[in-house]
Amino acid sequence: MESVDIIIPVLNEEASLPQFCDRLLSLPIQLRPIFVDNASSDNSCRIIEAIPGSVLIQHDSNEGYGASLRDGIKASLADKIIIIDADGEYPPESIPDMVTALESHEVVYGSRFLAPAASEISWYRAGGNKLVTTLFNLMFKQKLSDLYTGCKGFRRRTIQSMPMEYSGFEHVLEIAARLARNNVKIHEIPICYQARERGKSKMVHTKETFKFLYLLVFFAITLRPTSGKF
Ligand SMILES: Nc1nc2c(ncn2[C@@H]2O[C@H](COP(=O)(O)OP(=O)(O)O)[C@@H](O)[C@H]2O)c(=O)[nH]1
Ligand SMILES: [Mg+2]
Repeated sequence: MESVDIIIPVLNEEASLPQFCDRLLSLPIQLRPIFVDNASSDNSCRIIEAIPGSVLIQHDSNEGYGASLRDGIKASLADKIIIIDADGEYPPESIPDMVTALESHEVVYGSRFLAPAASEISWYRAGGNKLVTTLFNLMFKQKLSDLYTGCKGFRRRTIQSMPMEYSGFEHVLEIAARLARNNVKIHEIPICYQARERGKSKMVHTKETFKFLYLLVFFAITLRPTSGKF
């Protein structure tokens, strides 16, 4: 059976982690959680250290969401890599479906807009996402419905050799743009999103959406296909 690593970016998630970890460890598949903490000032690391079989990568200072994912991906040895947030907004119970979808696709995104039950996503977050996703599809010839999703799966051979230069939330756009430039089709499956009940969001969505709009044009002009594994 192919191995599965789950990469979980963490920044001050002590309120969400206990329930998230219980749900993750109850899944009926074998997996290895790789938590990447960005100098949380709360008890997140102590909670993670008690999780059997997990790996904890700790940054001394806040290097950003993208830097955490980059380090998690670098540390992964598994055939399949799933990225999921620690706040429980994306249900860990969707991970087995993501893993199955990776049997026939190199990259799988969990889309909150394909789920039959309405996802709990606010209109302004949905609107910014829709705008950037539509422009992304036009510029990069993809058919995504949810570019901003925090739940993604990759076959390691597709992602591990790919350059990742952006350390903040721009990582979301950089990864998708680089995949598209290399003619990798991003496959989506539905995922039912539930806004967090505990802790606080760290992403300032309006600011990031403006940054994404600028970067979208920049990537469309400058990105070239990566030679190698694709
Ligand atoms: N390692 C790391 N994780 C982060 C950082 N910012 C956010 N996260 C984590 O990334 C996930 C998504 O962040 P969140 O603030 O919930 O973004 P939102 O879902 O878009 O509101 C959560 O698990 C956060 O704990 C960061 O700078 N470093
Ligand atoms: Mg969140």
